[in-house]
Amino acid sequence: MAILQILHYPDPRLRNTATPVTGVDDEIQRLVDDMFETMYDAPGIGLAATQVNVHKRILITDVSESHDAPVCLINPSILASAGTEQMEEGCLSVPGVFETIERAEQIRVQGLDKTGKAIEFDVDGLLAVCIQHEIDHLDGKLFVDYLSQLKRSRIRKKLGRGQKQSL
Ligand code: GNR
Ligand code: NI
Repeated sequence: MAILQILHYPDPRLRNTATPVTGVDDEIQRLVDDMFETMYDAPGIGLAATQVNVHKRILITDVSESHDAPVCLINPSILASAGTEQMEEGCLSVPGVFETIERAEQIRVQGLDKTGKAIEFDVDGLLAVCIQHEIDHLDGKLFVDYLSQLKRSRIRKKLGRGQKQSL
């Protein structure tokens, strides 16, 4: 087990599009274990492989207080969504920034679990928000992308070295 380094905005590697996992082997399972250790250590309630500089379609979450509700989704996709909900979000890759974001309230997701078995389920509330946030990471998208230009440039100035390109 190992704690992995988390990339921080505006690192351009957070903009990579992750590629599908072709086989859930020992290496992938080790990565998932390391991602859980990294997320619990941070601490956070979700983590996408993109954030630890592995550009494969893997996300994990655990929205419980007691760290006993781990969810791993490999090659996740959202089959259906309904409603809208606003929630204050944060991101381990954008430390110290918390902003209200609107997302779907309920989603049906499908993917593979940590053992490579196909799974499909409905979620709502914080877990639904978190899964949408993590899938965005796998597509190179960050929650700050939903904010106004002005807010985003303030965040970039605070966290980055004031790069000019719009990351
Ligand atoms: O720890 C996290 N908290 C959080 C709160 C509200 C909405 C989404 C999140 S995910 C975040 C961890 C993270 O950066 N995952 O990519
Ligand atoms: Ni995040």
